[in-house]
Amino acid sequence: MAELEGLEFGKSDFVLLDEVTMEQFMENLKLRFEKARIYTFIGEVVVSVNPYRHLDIYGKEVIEDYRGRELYENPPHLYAVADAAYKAMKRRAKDTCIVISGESGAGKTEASKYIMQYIAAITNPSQRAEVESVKNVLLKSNCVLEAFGNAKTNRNDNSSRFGKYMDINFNFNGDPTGGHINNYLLEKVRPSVFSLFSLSLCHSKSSSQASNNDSLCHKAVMAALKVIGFTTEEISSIYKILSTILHLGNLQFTSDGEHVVLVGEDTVKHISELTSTEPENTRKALLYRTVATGGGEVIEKGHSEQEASYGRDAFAKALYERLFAWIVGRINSVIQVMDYNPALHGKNTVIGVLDIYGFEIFDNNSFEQFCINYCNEKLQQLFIELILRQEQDEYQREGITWQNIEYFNNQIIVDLVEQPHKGIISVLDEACLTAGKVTDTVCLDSMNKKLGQHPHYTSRKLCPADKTMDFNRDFRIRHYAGDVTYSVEGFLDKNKDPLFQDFKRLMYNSSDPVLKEMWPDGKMSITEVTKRPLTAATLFKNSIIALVDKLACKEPYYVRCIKPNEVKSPLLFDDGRCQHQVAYLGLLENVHVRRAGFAYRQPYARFLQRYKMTCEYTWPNHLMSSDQEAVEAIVNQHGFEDDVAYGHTKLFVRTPRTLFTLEQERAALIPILVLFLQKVWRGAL
Ligand code: AOV
Ligand code: MG
Repeated sequence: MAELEGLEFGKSDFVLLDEVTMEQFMENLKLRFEKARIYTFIGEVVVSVNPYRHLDIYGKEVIEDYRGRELYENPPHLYAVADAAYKAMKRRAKDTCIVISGESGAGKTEASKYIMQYIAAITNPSQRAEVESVKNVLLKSNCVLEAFGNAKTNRNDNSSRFGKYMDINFNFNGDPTGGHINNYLLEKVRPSVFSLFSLSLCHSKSSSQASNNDSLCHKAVMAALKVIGFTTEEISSIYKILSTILHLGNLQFTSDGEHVVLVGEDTVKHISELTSTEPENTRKALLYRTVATGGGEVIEKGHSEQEASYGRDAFAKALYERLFAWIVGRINSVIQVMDYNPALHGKNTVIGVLDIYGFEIFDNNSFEQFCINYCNEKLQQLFIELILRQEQDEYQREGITWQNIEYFNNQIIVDLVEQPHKGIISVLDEACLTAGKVTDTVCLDSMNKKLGQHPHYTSRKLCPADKTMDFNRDFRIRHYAGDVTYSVEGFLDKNKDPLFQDFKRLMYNSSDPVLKEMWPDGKMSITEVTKRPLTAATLFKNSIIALVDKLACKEPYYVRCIKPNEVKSPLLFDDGRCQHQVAYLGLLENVHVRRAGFAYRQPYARFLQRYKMTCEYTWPNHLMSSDQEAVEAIVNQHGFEDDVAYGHTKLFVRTPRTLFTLEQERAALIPILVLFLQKVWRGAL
């Protein structure tokens, strides 16, 4: 555990704090942030504070410093974690994953990109073409997904509106052979008005008209699409769909007293051109819906003005969602591992990288925030389980006894949201399935009734004195990361997310093959589609549960990101905000667990290698029957017997101070040894 940076930069591992208190933790975190040391270890976990400025710590030379080294040999860095995950995967044929968490704007996406770049840089030393091409696609896919899936929010200028889990597959050489991306898309409205807009404008305008920045971005996206292997036709279809979404935004309805009519037939014409559909059919899909009557008769029912606007918006959102999913699918088909034969090629291993939307509290929190925060609860739950489990497993494996550390277990909040028949999602779904007009307020009532007793749930009805909540609209969840008041307005609609079947059929009948491919369900006839699809919340829940299962069977590595302030400043360390994050991320408990067990552990041979010069029986070589015995000799000579435990393969050291002493002794001896060796070389001795 070399203190390579010098103490003026604080402790490079929180485990080394003199006392594990919030004050000391925060003092160290702040000192390091101010000295531009944004990374700090807790054992193998990296805590990162967003610097909000460019730091020169990601270059080629730095990558070389970390390549193949042990975690403690270098100052804390994302590269150290990436390398540890890579080594575990390569040396022990383990599937590993790197989970990056933290709230919106804390630096998760940036971290995931540096990690990917690191992995790309250290693999394929022989530059084999097929591996290079896989690496290229993996790296370029980021650019494309960000262009289509990120948007400016008031918490982050480049906020990921989708969660991304990327598996990278490796062959037995440790070179990437392919991968797979899972996306967890949520918000369909915001990206469609922001990034897509500039992208699409750039595409239609000459570059002199588009702003420099947009045009650069557009060029980068085009280049990335081509590298990945999108054909010219596909790219053209993508831009046509983007244009369609924009045109739909301009489409208005009015009423002639009797019927709903379209304002501006030109827009409809554009839309049908862009989607390669018949203008008459497009017009019809916008104004009517086909319904099957009880008697099996199929009729066309005219929309009300409100229904028409509603249908248009749902259509625009669905176009965007399907486009995004299709792009991800297309990337996956390019990087899919084909014909992998373990008998021939050795075991195929995986590193997963998770970068998902962080915990969010806005002024107005809706269905999207509800899902996002639920997802963060699940990941926190995983963190608790894995960090504990991993420790326990190791102690068990090594034959060492140990006692559990208490900390807040957020399972209770996870249950509040996802429990069958009782949880919020289930109440929501029930309301959505109820025939007739169930309003958001009615749904809130039934949540109040079912969940009123839950310690993490409240609403104005249950707590009339709390004037910060609206009587008919709000409910509040006490999340692990803080209280969030949600407005139930729109919850039911967003959960049902009903898109009139007519739009699906319209798209399926498009003569644009790319567009048609995105709408296979448009093939069904009206009488076939009576089965209710799963709700948005349930689909989301299922996908997050599947994600957690996937992560849980891998060896996890963690990056915990902290946002230093609310104003994107490189200079400001907002003590209150940071302390809040440290608290809810459970970082202090993490240090406690790490220390209460054993702060430090090392295989005997490696420990010996490092400290053998501090003991006369082991320097320069020992004559004992095993490395463990030699290590025992070092420990005994220093009088550390009570502070260590001997595992089957590793030495466990309880307090960091023991290690300091050894480190100091070693540091004092090294100059003498160097002098000694120099003399030997010069033949003076
Ligand atoms: P997020 O992924 O955690 O938020 P980002 O990774 O997008 O946050 O980071 C937000 C911004 O902070 C970036 O656009 C950079 O300007 C800056 N930043 C983050 N990390 C670094 C770094 N290591 N060096 C320099 N600048 C950095 V969200 O996706 O909203 O949950 O949904
Ligand atoms: Mg992000």
